[in-house]
Amino acid sequence: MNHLIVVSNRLPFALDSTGEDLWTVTPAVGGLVSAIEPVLRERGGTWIGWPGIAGEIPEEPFAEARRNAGYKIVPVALSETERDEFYYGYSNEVIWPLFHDLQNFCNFEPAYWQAYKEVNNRYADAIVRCAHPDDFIWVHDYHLMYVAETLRERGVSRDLSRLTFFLHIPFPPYDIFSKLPQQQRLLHALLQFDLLGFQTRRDVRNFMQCVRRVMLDAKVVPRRGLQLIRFEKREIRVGHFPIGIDFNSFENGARSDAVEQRAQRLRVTFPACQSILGSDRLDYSKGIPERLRAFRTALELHSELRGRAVLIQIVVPSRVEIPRYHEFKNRIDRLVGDINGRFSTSTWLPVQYHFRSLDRDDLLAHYRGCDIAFVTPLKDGMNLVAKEYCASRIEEDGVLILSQFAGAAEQLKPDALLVNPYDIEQMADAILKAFRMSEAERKARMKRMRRVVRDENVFSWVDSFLKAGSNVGSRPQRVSKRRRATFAR
Ligand code: GDG
Repeated sequence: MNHLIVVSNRLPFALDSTGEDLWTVTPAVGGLVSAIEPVLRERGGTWIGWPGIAGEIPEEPFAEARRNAGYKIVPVALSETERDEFYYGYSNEVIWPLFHDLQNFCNFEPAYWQAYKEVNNRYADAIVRCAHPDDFIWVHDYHLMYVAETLRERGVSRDLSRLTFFLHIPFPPYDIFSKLPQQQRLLHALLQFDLLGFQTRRDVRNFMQCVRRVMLDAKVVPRRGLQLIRFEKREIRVGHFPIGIDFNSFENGARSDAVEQRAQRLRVTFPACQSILGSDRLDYSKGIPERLRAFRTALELHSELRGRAVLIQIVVPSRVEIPRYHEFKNRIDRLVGDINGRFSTSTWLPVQYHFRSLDRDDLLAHYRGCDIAFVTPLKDGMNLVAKEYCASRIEEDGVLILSQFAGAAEQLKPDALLVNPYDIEQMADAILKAFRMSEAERKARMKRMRRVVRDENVFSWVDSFLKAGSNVGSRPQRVSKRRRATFAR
């Protein structure tokens, strides 16, 4: 297999300054890292990305983190302005809200686009510095959609045989995508990759519809399996590759004594109650206020839940530098205060709210110890929390209430209780249904969901993407000595 080069906005660890010349190295959490790290550790390869601090990268601590990685790490440095305009700006104030169908949250500041292109150019530089013609280049996510364009502008991509891209977030329908001032330039840039992977069939459909409507020179060839687009004398393949999780590591982790003890502590904290778990990054796409309102409505309408159900809501701090995220947190705080103020008794607090990240064992203990998972994003590329909950239910019980707009719904829909996260009353009814669900039904549903999560795991995701990618793109042309010198300097 060819050398794998993974390119993502962030490296699998972040450096953080804790004072003058004092640094901490924190492993990144989340889907991308847990998916790709084991693959790179096992077969070797290179990871290109930003270590999470603006300005110069401190040599000593970085070198140490790099040594511990077990594969090659290539850093990309960003200045403060670049971080603000590329990362917080175009990536997180334009693409993120728009691609989650939240166009009113977008800030279409023109300077952001310029910064986006420049920083993508920087990542392309890093690729050119370390890639060889036969390498498999796998670019990840919405921050880096312009990378292949800059590689082609420089002419180096002719020598790269496999230039592939995976989008972790949803791709919006045409009516929403067309609000983007750079719609044509962005689609043009995406069509410079040889393989484009999306999470779901719906994302592929949306993307193909946008290509048809916007890129009039592109020829879309309908096909079963991977879709084909002919554009500027090249062939581009497009497919859906639903990301999975490392099922065994969650299952085994959930079985450990430490997790069992913590889960047991959690259960005895709420005697005679069913516990409902929400766990998300602080993000307006995750539907946290809507979920709290649904719980409030459920308590208002169904007295049997009072004193007998608790909502444990974990919110992991994220992007707090963006003002909208700060306001959003205040909204959550107020809702929690309102519910607890109205309904709590001397022995029962309806919402247990934690604004912090849990360590892994604690997270697993919550998955194991909570009777119901309440996962209701307004829109989500996949949503790994839903899958992690199923993998951790080693007794094969528990109920999953899942938003119909999470990518995971495509795989789990027969057995999860699907809800529209904008429909507060429907969500309140789903809480009651989950609360009343018989043991036998819980088990039958969870068993089937666990089978899907086990079979369509992260390793099969990586394999299927690499397999699809190994058949795309042109075979590398014979590379002249002079051109070879532009690579791998
Ligand atoms: C993007 C897309 C797509 C959660 N609480 C804690 C904690 N977590 C971990 C979970 C999970 C990850 O964070 C969250 O993953 P999601 O998939 O739910 O969401 P995003 O971060 O928005 O990820 C998403 C994903 O990319 C992969 O393609 O599914 O749609 O938006 O892994 O375990 N981790 C720790 N403490 C917590 O309290 N340590």
